[in-house]
Amino acid sequence: MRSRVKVLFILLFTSILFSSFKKGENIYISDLQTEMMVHPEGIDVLNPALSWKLSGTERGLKQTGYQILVASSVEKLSADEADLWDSGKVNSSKSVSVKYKGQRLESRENAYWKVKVWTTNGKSSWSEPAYWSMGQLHYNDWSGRWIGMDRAFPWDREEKFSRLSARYFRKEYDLKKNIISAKAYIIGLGLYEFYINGNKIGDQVLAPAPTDYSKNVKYNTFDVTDELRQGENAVATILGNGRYYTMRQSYKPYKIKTFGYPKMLLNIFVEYDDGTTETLRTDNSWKMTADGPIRTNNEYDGEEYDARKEMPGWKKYGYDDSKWLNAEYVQEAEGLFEAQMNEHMKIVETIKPVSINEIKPDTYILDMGQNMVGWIRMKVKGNKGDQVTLRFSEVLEKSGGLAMENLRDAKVTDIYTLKGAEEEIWEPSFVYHGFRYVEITGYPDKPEIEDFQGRVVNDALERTGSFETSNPVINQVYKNAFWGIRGNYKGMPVDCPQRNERQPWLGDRSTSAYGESFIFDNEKLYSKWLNDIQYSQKADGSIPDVAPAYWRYYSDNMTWPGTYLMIADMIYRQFGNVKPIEKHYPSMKKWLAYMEQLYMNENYILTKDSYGDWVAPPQTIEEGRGMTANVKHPSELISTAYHYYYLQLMKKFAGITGNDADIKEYEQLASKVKEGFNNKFYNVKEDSYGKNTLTDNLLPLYFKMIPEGNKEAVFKTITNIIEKRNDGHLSTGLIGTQWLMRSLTENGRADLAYQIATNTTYPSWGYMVENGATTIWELWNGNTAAPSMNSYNHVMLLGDLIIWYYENLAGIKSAQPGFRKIEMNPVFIDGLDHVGATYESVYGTINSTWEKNNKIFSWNISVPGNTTALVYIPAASKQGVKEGGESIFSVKGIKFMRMESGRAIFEVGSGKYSFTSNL
Ligand code: RAM
Repeated sequence: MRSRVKVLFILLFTSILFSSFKKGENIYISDLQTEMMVHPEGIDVLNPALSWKLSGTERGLKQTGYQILVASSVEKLSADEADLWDSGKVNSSKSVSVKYKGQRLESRENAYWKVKVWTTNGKSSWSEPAYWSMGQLHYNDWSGRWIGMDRAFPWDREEKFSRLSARYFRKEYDLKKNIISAKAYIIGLGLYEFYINGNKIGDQVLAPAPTDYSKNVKYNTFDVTDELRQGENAVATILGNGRYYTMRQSYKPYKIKTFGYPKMLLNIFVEYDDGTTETLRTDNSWKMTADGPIRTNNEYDGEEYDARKEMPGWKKYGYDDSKWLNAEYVQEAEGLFEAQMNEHMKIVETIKPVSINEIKPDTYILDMGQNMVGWIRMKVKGNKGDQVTLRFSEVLEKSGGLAMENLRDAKVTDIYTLKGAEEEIWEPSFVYHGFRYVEITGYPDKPEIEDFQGRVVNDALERTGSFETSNPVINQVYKNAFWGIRGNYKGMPVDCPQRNERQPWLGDRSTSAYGESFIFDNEKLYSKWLNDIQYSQKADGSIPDVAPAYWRYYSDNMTWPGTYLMIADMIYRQFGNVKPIEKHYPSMKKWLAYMEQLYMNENYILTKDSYGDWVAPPQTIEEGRGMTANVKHPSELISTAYHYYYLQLMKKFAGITGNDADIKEYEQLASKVKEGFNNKFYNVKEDSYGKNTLTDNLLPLYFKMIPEGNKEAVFKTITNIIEKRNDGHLSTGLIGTQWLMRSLTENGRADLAYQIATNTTYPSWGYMVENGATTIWELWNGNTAAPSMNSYNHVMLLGDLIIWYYENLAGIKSAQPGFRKIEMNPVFIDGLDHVGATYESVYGTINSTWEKNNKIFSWNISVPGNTTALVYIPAASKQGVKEGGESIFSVKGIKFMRMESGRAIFEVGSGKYSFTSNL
């Protein structure tokens, strides 16, 4: 029973045996989280946020108080000996993000905690225990040296298409005493794999999360108590390039940032049973070689593995490494050392190909049936020196071969050289590909479908939502969005996973991230990204279009950099987490002031834009044939409208952060901007804005900039554009699509939004599906545009579609940060008879499943503990609504609020309800 995990397990087990331990008065506490993580190791937040979920058998559950105990050992915690913190009974309804306010925790300390609550329905017993540990908080906590080799090897290539072999490191230790605990802290750049005594530590892949390594680097912490043993041990690592030694070297150095050769710093902190400690650390007594099986690894170009170069036993004790080199002391990574507080990438799913097809002698095409991101795991038997080549693409040529032009110069080629064993199984370590099809050449004999598996690799975020409707187009688009979103989560949100780009472009995520949060728990990923953005800010305030700024685009515009504000707002609204707003407020303010100073003219027009309504669709599919997407139409209307919108956000943030003096300033400037905007862009006679594009009109509508009394007329212009000019279609690009579905719905035309959502003709999401898409395309006309800029897996054109699915079709909308209050107001549209969705909020599971059948409306919902919901039920009067088959007025806990536009509105507390009414 050495390790902490086992201790926790025992505690859990006893608590199940004596279930009164955690259950009282039918109030249950579950999902204890520290900084929104379950039992995190090695965090570097001094006052972590503690959260839990409440549930109970009775409706209307609300917390009225809590008590938290935090102890330095699990034994102390179970004896209620809170040597770190006893909060005492706190009268508070707060159950999400309660700040730890106990003893100051030092590096590597462990903390065990539990909570009990008082509620409107009684009191709970103590929860099950939860755990966190502190990381290495100070630079001086790190001992040992950075090791590596700051040069290439003779077989490496450092030109544009760089090839660098992986570097292998090892060191043996004889530990003399009995170990009670061991924690490993590793910074392995760009990417590492870590082994003790031959066992891989952790199930992460492609770790650590990428950053601008000159600003900050991420360390990972592992409990390795069960891996190390008294006596002989071997510690081994492999380093890949990742973004550290970046994919294109000696090429456009003004644009592409690279950092150096792979390197690492590792500390394993060991505690013995006699009370002494020891730190195993990297130094130049470690051995290394780059002459191992991974001959090259390049995120764009692929991995080459020569199994003949394998070094059997090298990860274990006793291997003869006398021919290896001594690791050298190298320049330390420049950036600050920070704990990685977002999820690791993992193999999240393994899928089977749907077909394999020989298109010419020795050339097979494997179809995964899905545009996926990850790699192939392959089984093969053949002679030593046989070479199997795998190449990847998203689509096929008419001839049946791979269409690779849209990958530009990314070679996406994995090569495996056989050693000639009975059976060889291989998958790469330091690359990933975006693909549906795989070309296999050089395979000895005939490859069978069973020889290949698709490994789906992305940030292992918890799923938050599920969603289905009676409409098959919507269901398929949702599925495509799901695959596209997760595939582009790579420790940062990238634009695409396949071509020679894969950059974290800001603009693509401004609203998409909000929609994504309904499907994935993306709070920690995006919190990390906000830090990346902050680090990328120039001293003068400028924020780039890509962050981390691996590609240097400080083009100055409102729409891409402003994503910084919109993501912080999203995290607050969806997860109730105010920290990003607090942390980033000064940098946001600085950026806005910088933009205003440089680019706002005397008429309050923000004159600088870079991309316009990026990738707006060509009028017809024919018009777009062969066209390149890389055309920019900068628009002062867009930059000025966004300026106004950001001033609203900043005003809100100023209020939240107590920067009261700023509120007025933002307000005053906003009203001038609005006036300037209308003076310049509003065409009163035509009831339209700017060039009268759909986007030009949508922005002032959604941002509430239209002069009093004119809103309806402008809205009419909008619906006319869609219905008459566009024949029921959208005509928006990255910018306009973000506001389209909600604008239509909020102004009473959900039917038109529905038409757009279910269209299968160009341009539409359904058109993509109709043309074989299994993800979301970069371009509305992806099937006819030029290949140079044409990815089949980009998420930016989702706009506000996913938000609309959940908030408007399912009726699950956050009305108070973190869904503390939920607005459940589904729209009803002819032709849509059923919607079912769940959303796992920070308070618990929200469900909304409704159906229209023979003029009867039935709706099952569930509302989590400690929250309330406002439910909008279609009915001629409040008397027409039933719950559980009974008149609603005999049901406890349901409060009638008012009638509004054919809906009876009730407020309900936590619990499950089934409503019916006559339509
Ligand atoms: C492309 C990217 C991205 C977009 C920029 C402007 O290079 O794919 O999606 O944000 O252009």
